[in-house]
Amino acid sequence: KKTIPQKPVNIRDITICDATAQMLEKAKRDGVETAFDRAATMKACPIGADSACCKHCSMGPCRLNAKDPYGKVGVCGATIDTIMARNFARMVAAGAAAHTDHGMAMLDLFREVVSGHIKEYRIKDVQKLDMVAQSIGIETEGRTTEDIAMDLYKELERTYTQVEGEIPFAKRVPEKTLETWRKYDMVPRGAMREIMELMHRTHMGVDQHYENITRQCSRTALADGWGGSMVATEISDILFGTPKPVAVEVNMGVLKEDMVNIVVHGHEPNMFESMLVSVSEASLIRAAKDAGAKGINLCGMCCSGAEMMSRHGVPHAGNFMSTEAVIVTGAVDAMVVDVQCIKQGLSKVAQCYGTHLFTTNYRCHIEGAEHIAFHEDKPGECTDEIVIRAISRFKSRNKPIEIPNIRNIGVHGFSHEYISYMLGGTFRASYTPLNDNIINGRIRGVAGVVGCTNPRVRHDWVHVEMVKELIRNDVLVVQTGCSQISLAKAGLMTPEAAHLAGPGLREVCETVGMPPVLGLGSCVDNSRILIACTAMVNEGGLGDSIADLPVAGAAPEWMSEKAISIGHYFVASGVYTVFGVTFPIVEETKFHKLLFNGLEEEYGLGKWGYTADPYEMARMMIEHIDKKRKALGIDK
Ligand code: SF4
Ligand code: MSK
Repeated sequence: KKTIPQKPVNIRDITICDATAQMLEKAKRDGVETAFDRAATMKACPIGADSACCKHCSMGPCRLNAKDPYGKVGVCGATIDTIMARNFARMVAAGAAAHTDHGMAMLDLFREVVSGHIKEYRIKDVQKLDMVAQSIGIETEGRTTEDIAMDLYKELERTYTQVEGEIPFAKRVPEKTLETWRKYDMVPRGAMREIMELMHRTHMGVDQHYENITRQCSRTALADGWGGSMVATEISDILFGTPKPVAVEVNMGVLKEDMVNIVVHGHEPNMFESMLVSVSEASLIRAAKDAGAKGINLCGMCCSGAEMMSRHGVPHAGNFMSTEAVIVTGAVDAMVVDVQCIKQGLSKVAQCYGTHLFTTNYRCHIEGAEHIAFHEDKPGECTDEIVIRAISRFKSRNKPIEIPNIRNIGVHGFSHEYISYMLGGTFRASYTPLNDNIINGRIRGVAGVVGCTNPRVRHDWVHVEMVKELIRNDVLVVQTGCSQISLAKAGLMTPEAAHLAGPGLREVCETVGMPPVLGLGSCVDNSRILIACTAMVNEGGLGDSIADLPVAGAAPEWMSEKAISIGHYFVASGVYTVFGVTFPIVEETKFHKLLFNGLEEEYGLGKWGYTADPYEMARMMIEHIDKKRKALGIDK
């Protein structure tokens, strides 16, 4: 035990998640430190928070003054706008790299499955394969699944490796939106090229005009949204099945004291899929029972958890800021991780409770965690071994267990395909039902609320308050990632939550039997929102481009570079996108004016917004939705 140096914090001020709060109290009693403690004691660097510093060469690092941004320049002469634009662009490059590498990993698996080298996975959704192939001009009529799949692989590989031309999914972009991108030379070629060029251009002494940097930054972000992320979503649907609505339990109460608990946390579904097979293996279930357990309990966390919850109804134990807290229960026999959003601090917490922390992906090792390599050609070797190790930990559990008795049931797994199907036939008139309901005003607009949780703000609170405000004002909310889990825990993923919606949205939800807040899956599944926007444009009555739609986006508690990349691809696609917590920029600078206004006014794209206040965030989004309704002439 050690004494944690910390400001006295009222746990209720740092999270509204009762389960997390209960575990933070326990952690305090147990002398265990979490990211919440570190956030309370480590002040964020004020210069970095404003992005007013540069460390791109050893003549620096150079610090500028956010209060007098044009008062000085870096040693090389770089202005505040160059410095901020370069820093921002590199966040986009890192975030886009994470999503595109994830997508490429799924595509690698797809190739090996299609070519017959890997037999442990197979194509599960042939209908989706045909649909995706057709969407990019691949002939499907009278052809075998294998032929179509191989053509699709070859075509989608260009998303990453192509050096000239437009990425394949550019064919899905509404014509007018694509026209705008072409006009400003923003259509992505291949993700590798865009990320490489952005890293080059932001090197010391290359691109030193904030507006030109922003253009390449936009092209790179689009290579994520309409490239890497979209490939990850579509190929995962083809391989593992397209989600359909399913009732799932969320929150730490999904852990079971009398079972072997395995928690999977990360982003790529391939290892998690294999884990699902391993925990269903009769011999392993028998081994668990022989060890005195009632069985093996598999749960997810964060984004891979969100994907498995949507596809297979696997229970979900919590979002990013609960990953340490869940180990504090003492009930987790193994936490298994792959890539992204895995706090290094998990290792220490796991050691305190004797929980096994296993890394599985060659890209991600963590000091203090044990690495059991996952290979897709023999996936069970890794996941069976983890189950065996979890069983042995169950047998030797020697610490008191405390599981918060909280579970929230909700409906998850709304793909864009299902949203059209669900609303189909009920209100159909001149346009699609969703468009009809927006035009007739029952639904005021659509908001995508996504992203992480962050200990710098009250955990879950900003997400929940903002979404409640949106639905109260008849805005249909679609969600992904950790935000989806915040709302699920708050009980808004149920059809019964319709009573919290305004009268128009409530009527639609009650007629169809759907929740006012629809969960679409993980971070890469934000691409489903892009496709839903495209469908809204193509189906008519709501303008010619994504920028015309009465929609808005938000990441109220964001923390990762991936979130910045997502935000920027929504902005570059034409969506007003508001971030909370903090924004790495000095206000009233030229770069700030470009992101927060110029991209919309001069380029016809979307724009950025920022406020930490959930009610103000909702107000800003609704105001934007109303502005778009007015421009469309549907503001009655
Ligand atoms: Fe300073 Fe310029 Fe070097 Fe950046 S690139 S650290 S602003 S000298
Ligand atoms: S896991 S990027 S904390 S949503 Fe995708 Fe959650 Fe944000 Fe990671």
